[in-house]
Amino acid sequence: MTVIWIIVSVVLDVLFWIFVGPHVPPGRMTETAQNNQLTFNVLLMGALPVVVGVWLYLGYAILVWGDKRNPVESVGGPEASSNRQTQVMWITITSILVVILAGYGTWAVIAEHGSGGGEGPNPVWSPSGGLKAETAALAGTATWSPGSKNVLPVQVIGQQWKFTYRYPTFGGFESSQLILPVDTEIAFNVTSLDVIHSFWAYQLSIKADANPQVNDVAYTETTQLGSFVVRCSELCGIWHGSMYNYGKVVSQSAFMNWATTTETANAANTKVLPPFAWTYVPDANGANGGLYPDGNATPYSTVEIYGSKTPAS
Ligand SMILES: [Cu+2]
Repeated sequence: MTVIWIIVSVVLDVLFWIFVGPHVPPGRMTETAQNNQLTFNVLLMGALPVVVGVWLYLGYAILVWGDKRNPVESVGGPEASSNRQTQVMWITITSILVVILAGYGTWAVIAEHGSGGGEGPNPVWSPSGGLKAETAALAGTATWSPGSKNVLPVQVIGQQWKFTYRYPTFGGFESSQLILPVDTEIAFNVTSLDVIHSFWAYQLSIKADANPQVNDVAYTETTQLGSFVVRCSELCGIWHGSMYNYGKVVSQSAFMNWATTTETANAANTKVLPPFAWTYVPDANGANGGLYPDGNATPYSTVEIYGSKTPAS
């Protein structure tokens, strides 16, 4: 039975790796997505032998110990009493499995570009130049051009019930479209104007809370062209279900073309927008209804709170 189990497990795992693995969600559109797909595949390939073992044992039990083969009732007696060796083996093997899975799962969540795509206001890791790029974005000195290898900051602003995207490297224009260049490190800076939302770009494998007065940072590197869907993933009011739109990863030159064209086309609108900031409050014009704790004269937060990781200027 052990030999059959090993052979069937190895064959199934290899078949899974070749034919199913590459199609496991969330796909391979970003480095984060690829890492998450790998994590899922590793966990599934670890689970397959367990499933095979259970089915094999069950099949063996039905065939060999079934009533038809052995009509004499064998329940009770010495066969049914405890077996210390089996118990010790069972507890040891399952304990080791659980500890390994918990360790691997934790590592996969916090590792670079891991499942923890929404790193929060104090990211556990940042790509080289990540935090600096955001400081530069705020100062209006961040640049990005095809082949520059610079981190591209993109601000995601949630509100009831839509997402708006702001590109600080291109004059801070706003767009309802999320267009990203391929092979580029993106810094999503996610915030909200009103209630709590959540930015979930499924195929990018990015999910970050969009909370008012919080700048939630999530990094990823785009690796494949294509379109993706963005959904709000936090119950945020009556039209929460219709708070979604679609984005695209395009070539670097196509992105440059789109960004510069939109920057020019939107220039008149951008001029009347509040200056680029990490967070925005509705009482910016003095109508503080006491809803927000800032209560001071500063209309927009120009100071980003990174906890212990204050970005270098
Ligand atoms: Cu929402």
